[in-house]
Parts: sequence; structure tokens; C-alpha cells
Amino acid sequence: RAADDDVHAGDETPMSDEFEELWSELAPVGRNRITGGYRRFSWGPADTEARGWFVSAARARGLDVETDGNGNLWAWWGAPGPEAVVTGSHLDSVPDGGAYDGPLGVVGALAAIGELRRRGLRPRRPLAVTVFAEEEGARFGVPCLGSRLLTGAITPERAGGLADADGVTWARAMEAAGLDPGRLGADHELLGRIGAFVELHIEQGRALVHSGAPVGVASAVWPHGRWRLDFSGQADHAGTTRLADRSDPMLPFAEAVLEARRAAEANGALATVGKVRVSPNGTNAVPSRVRAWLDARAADEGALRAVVERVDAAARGSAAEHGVTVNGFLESKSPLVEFDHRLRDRIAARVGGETGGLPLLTTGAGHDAGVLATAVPTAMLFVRNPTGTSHAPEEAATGADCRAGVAALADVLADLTGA
Ligand code: HGY
Ligand code: MN
Ligand code: MN
Ligand code: MN
Repeated sequence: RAADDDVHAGDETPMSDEFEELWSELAPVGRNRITGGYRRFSWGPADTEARGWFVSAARARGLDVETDGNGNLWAWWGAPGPEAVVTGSHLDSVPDGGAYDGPLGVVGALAAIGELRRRGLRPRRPLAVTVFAEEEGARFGVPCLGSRLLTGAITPERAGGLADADGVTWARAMEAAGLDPGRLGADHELLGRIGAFVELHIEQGRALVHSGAPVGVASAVWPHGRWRLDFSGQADHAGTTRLADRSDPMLPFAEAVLEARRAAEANGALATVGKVRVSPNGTNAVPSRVRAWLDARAADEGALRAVVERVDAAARGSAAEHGVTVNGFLESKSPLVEFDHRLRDRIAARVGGETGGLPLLTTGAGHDAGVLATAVPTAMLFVRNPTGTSHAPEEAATGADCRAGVAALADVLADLTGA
């Protein structure tokens, strides 16, 4: 991990000890020793262990921990009350994901509280660290599920019925974790207490590398969404079925993947097909069904719509040509999110000094902050990512940049809580 190389024995900053200590406790949880990637899927063993780590680390710091009706964790410094300042992120990962996406915002928040205490500061408003559930949507398909439930952006009925690859629903998985799925749903009382939400996150790109800054502030999240395409054909023998007699769903699937790339290039957008399920998935059988997911993102809605429409048309055209049926489903959609300008500028001034010299970044990555922004004043701080790589084991950040992010978050929390 780059941070290890970077933390020098002589590093006297007490905060780095706490950050490194917390980091070293969490880092092994759910990490694949061969790939170095993480598999922390909601309510699974690694995610449960990571949540358990958070609860004990928060309690060890005198924070009161509660789980809301949607499975999100809240660790309070001071009784939950109005105008609370909340910070945090997520602990779940994509398959074989990196160490920082999510955990940097959770570990960083706990370390920032330690930093406030080291500075002898005490918040004058309630301060909470939160861990949102199912941010990646890696198991149940809809990203930011915990924060969408909290804000009412998804109904408890739809969320509770979301099923994983084995047919286990969100409601059943919560129940197995000892939680009552009957409590799922928007929590306006809890939302009403939040005066501001600030998420610390590793940058998933290289803008901070180019600007030479360890920390930046977010201005907007691109519109983005996930669409599922189900191609249904006819299973048959690979060695005896004439090409003319086949209804092979793999062909319109392949056409859709290539068209996604062409359409994204033509519209300055991003399109990815990273997940596909083939049935029966046998070497010597023409498939009966191919289920694929399109992840599309663009700086504006028009470009995003153009990409999705082109992929849909290509899939349908090719399916008709090959005697295959295709059904498309919108699984999740996030509009353009502009973060609260006043909060953003206040943070840039506080952290960037009078020059306000904090780089302002847009991002194509979705975050719980993007969901919370629909309900409360919200901002994001980004920490430099030397390679820009994310959603991969190679994701890394230096110890110095992580500490700069924690110090920036501590400054922001001190400012917003009047500490
Ligand atoms: O996919 C995303 O943008 C985020 O990592 N959930
Ligand atoms: Mn992610
Ligand atoms: Mn994330
Ligand atoms: Mn045979």
C-alpha cells in the first residue's frame, strides 16, 4: 500500500498514528490475499466484520452508535439533535475493489474527530459519522441503496424486494443481520436533524494529480445510470445446429457492447458493460439467455440519453436480425447533482486559505453525498489518487495525502460545528 511506504518512522503527527492505526485495523477485512482486492458485499461476512469494526472503533471513542431503519450506521458525538454536522461514507465494495473507495471517508472521519480532540476542540452542534449501506450496489444492484432509502429516493417496497444473484432479497438479508425490514423507508425526522453532510472520498481520477494538490472539493456529480438488457434466444447444440437455424442471444449482446463504446465516443460520454450473465454458460451450448448491465454516464442528460438510445436501438435491431427477443430495464438513474454552492465555497475558503485555492472537481462517480444533496446541504472533499485508478486492487493514496484529507475534514468539521 503506498501509504505504508510513505509513513516515515519519524512522523510525529499524532493524527497520522491514529489514522494509520485505524487503517491497519480495517485494511485486512475482506481483502483477497491473492488479488489484493476487496469483496465486501452488503450483509456478507466481510461487510459484517467491517461494520462491527466501525461500531467498536466508534464506541472506543465515546461515540453513541445506532443503526437506522435502512441499515445505515450513525455514530454520534453529542446527543442527536438539530443542525447536526454529519460526515462519513461506505464500507461495502465492488467485486475486487480497492482499499480506499469508501473506507477513506469512514476512517478519515474517525481520525478527524480524534484530531478535533487533540486540538482541544469541542463541537457546539451534534456531530455524527455515518456508514451508508450498499453504496456500490454490488450485491443488490441499486447503488447508494441506504442513502436512497433514507431520503425516499427509492420505496421500501422496491428496495426490500431487490434480490442478489441467489435470490436473497434486501429485506431477508437485513433480517438475517438481525434488523427489522419493516423499518425500511424515508426517515424525515433523521434527515431533519442534519444541517450539513460532508463526505471525504478518494478521487477516482487524476484531476488532483494534474493540479498538484492533495485535496480538492467537489462541484458536481454527472448524471449516470444502470440499465439491464435481457436477451432471450434458444439454447442448442454448438456442434450440430446450423448458423441459419440459431437464435443466439450472444450476438445482439455483442453488438450492444460495441455500440455502447461507439455511442460514448460520439457523445463525449462514458459507457461500460462490466457485468454479464450467460445461461446456461456452457462451452458447447448456444446460450438461451444473456443478461447484461450497461453503466452509462455523461456530463449532461442529453449526451447520456443519446448513448442509451443508441445502445437500445442496436440491441433491438440485432436481436430482430437473429430471432432473439430483448427487454431493457432501467435499474437506477441519478440526475446531475450540483453541490451546495455556499457550503462548497465555505469549505474551499476554510481549507484552501484565503486564496480559496482548493481545486474544484466534477466527478462521474456516484456517491451517497450525491443522494443526500437532494435533502440537505452537502459537500465532498477529494483526496489525491496518484494513478486515478479505482474499483480495482491497484487503487492507492499516499499516507501524506490521506492525512491532508483528514486535516482538511477536521478543519471543516471544526468550522461547521462552531468548535
Ligand atoms: O459507481 C459509482 O460511481 C460509485 O462507485 N458507486
Ligand atoms: Mn465506488
Ligand atoms: Mn465510493
Ligand atoms: Mn453432448
